[in-house]
Amino acid sequence: KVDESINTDIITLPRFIIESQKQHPKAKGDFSLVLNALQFAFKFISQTIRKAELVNLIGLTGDINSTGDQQKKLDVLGDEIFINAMKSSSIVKILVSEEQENLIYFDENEPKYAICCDPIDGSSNLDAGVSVGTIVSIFRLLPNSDGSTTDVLRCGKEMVGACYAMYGSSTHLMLCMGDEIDGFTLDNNLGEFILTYPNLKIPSHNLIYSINEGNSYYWDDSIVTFVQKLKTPDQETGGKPFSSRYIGSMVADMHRTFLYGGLFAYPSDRKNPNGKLRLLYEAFPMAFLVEHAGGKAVNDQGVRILDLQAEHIHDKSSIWIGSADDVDKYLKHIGKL
Ligand code: P6P
Repeated sequence: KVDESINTDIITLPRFIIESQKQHPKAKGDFSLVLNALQFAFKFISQTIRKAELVNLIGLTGDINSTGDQQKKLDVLGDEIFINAMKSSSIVKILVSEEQENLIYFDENEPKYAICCDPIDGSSNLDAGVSVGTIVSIFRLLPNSDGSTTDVLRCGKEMVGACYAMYGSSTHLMLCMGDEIDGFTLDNNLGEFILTYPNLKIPSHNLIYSINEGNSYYWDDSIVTFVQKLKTPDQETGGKPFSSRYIGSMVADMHRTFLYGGLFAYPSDRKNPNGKLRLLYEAFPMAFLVEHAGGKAVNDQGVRILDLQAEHIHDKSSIWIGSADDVDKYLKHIGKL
């Protein structure tokens, strides 16, 4: 007798894409080609990381591996995997990668989409077994453009999609194609992403703040005062202070924020006057996802991240992002609310 509890009607990512395409009759299936290339890249990077961790564990690394060729660093590998996946999509024309100084142009591809990505964000944490991730923003090329830097130096609100993959104990995918956001978990046996968090909404508040206080010596006084306020029990928070949670890998800190709520921030400081996180492939995609989940994302001055425009493909931005009520707390503090 088969176990009745087995769900035989699971929604895989390919099925989800087909069903969401039906809801958008004018969609010509192009977006599905991009998502198909993206999900392959995430699966391949996930497998590569787990194999590399295994290899590290049993000590086969070293500078030269068993076949004598140079042991590639994981973020270089992740970048190569991602570049090949976007090239194979046939409709991604240009790619901005955190690993590449200049944008990559796919001559043979149709000029339909531009992708900006951080192939392995937080890779410095890998050896410590901390979750890392891939973060992606998706733009449609400007009308009658055949692909140029102006196609990626766009205002954040022109994004047509964003996603991140997190390589943790499981591999998770958070995806938004312009409406709701949906969470998937990779079933390694099936080799498919399965829908696990349909139409995810970020909690409106939680007593969690996530910031690297090691930078506080270099912060503006107003930021020092605000963070001090979060740590002071007051009647607004029912007499309890915020708890601090900081992993140091944006995808991991943001994944927790999507599920539990709270406030993540990387403000500018005297060392990083424009902040540390990159606009095109860290701040923009996370802001797109958070806003579609009911949250907010602003910079130190309280300007909406999605209203910003990149001048250079590796521009940085300060960021305050997460639960709407908690970002509002910051906006009130700086007099923007
Ligand atoms: P810090 C990782 O290097 C990263 O780009 C993000 O993933 C993370 O949020 C941030 O930098 C951590 O920076 O200065 O706190 O180590």
